[in-house]
Amino acid sequence: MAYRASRGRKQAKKGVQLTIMVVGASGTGRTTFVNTLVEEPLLKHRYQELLRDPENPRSEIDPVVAEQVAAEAHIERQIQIKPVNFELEEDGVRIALTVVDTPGFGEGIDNENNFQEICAYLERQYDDILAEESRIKRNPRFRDNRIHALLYFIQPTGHALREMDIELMRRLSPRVNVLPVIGKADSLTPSELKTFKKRIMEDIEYYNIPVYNFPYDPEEDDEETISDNRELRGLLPFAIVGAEEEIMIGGEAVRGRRYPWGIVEVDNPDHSDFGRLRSALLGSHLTDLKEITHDFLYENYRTEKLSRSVGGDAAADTALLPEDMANQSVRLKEEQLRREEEKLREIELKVQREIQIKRQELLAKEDSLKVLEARLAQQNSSGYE
Ligand SMILES: Nc1nc2c(ncn2[C@@H]2O[C@H](COP(=O)(O)OP(=O)(O)O)[C@@H](O)[C@H]2O)c(=O)[nH]1
Ligand SMILES: [Mg+2]
Repeated sequence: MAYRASRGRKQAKKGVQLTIMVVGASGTGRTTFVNTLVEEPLLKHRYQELLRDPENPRSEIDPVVAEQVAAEAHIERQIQIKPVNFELEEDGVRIALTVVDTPGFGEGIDNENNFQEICAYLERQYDDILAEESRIKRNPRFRDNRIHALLYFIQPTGHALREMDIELMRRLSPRVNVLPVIGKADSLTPSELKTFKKRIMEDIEYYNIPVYNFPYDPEEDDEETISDNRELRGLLPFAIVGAEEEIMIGGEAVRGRRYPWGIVEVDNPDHSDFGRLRSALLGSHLTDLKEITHDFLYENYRTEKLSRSVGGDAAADTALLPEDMANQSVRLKEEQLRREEEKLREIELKVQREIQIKRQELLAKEDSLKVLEARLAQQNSSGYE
């Protein structure tokens, strides 16, 4: 990154704080995205946890750990919520970035628990602020850990959103700025990607999900803001390509992924939306994301919470009218339907469980392949140079 002179030194010195959360099924490219964003191996990949020396991706696999992982491949993984801090500088502004990763998301059969855990985490950060605001004397060491943006990684299937995607975005967008992104977007052709994006936005609209859509006010905002925001909105959901290694093209190092047919460049806007998402997050829209979090999302939560504690749950027992349920045959039919639904649900769960086990096995295989690959690369480089 170019050296920047003393311009804005005061702000640069003080800096701003930003917290983002990355959520998505494992293998959708979350870790790679974060490492591409900060240009450093900040987060470890899962396979690196198998290594004797996790700091060194070329080190040998630890047989004990590997055996353990293989043996546990079928066990449902719990979601973890892990914040990591990183300092960076963007356009002369120092940013204290916190990235909250959520490994293990969506790996269970029933993901209800995951939604609840993430939601509880978001709300806990609001509760902390609420408590801090009502203190007479402020705690000088208090840290605001509210999430300003949640990047939700959609799998690049090219079909449509899964029920889980819709459910997650629907549940969390009242609490956090949700930014939908398509992970590993280079898995699709440009035309597939275009159709996929369109379909996703149709679903989001259909289900009325208030994702962060680069809001602007046609009356109040200046023309440039309006056109910038309109353009970014038009890119939703962002197509992400991440890469942690550089490739030489014509003597220049670029971040990209190499394929037999060519190279996909991370920072080339014709290849991926990564650069535009990065500059929106860390630059042009950083303040907006923080303001919406504070003025709108937190404020709504606060109002809800306070009115809940005042009103109690008096409204909870508005019972059904007896006439509604009087008809015996209706009730029987309902009972029958319910049983059929239950049966279907059981079958569905069984199939999902089988798919899940296969997926876990595949992931475990992929992990050990990664390690082999790394070892081969090491042998090659030490043998032929
Ligand atoms: N094709 C492609 N593969 C990617 C991309 N990002 C990550 N990958 C690969 O996908 C696999 C999973 O990536 P990772 O970042 O560990 O996913 P996570 O489980 O969501 O953290 C790894 O083999 C990555 O090299 C991408 O943008 N395009
Ligand atoms: Mg990961």
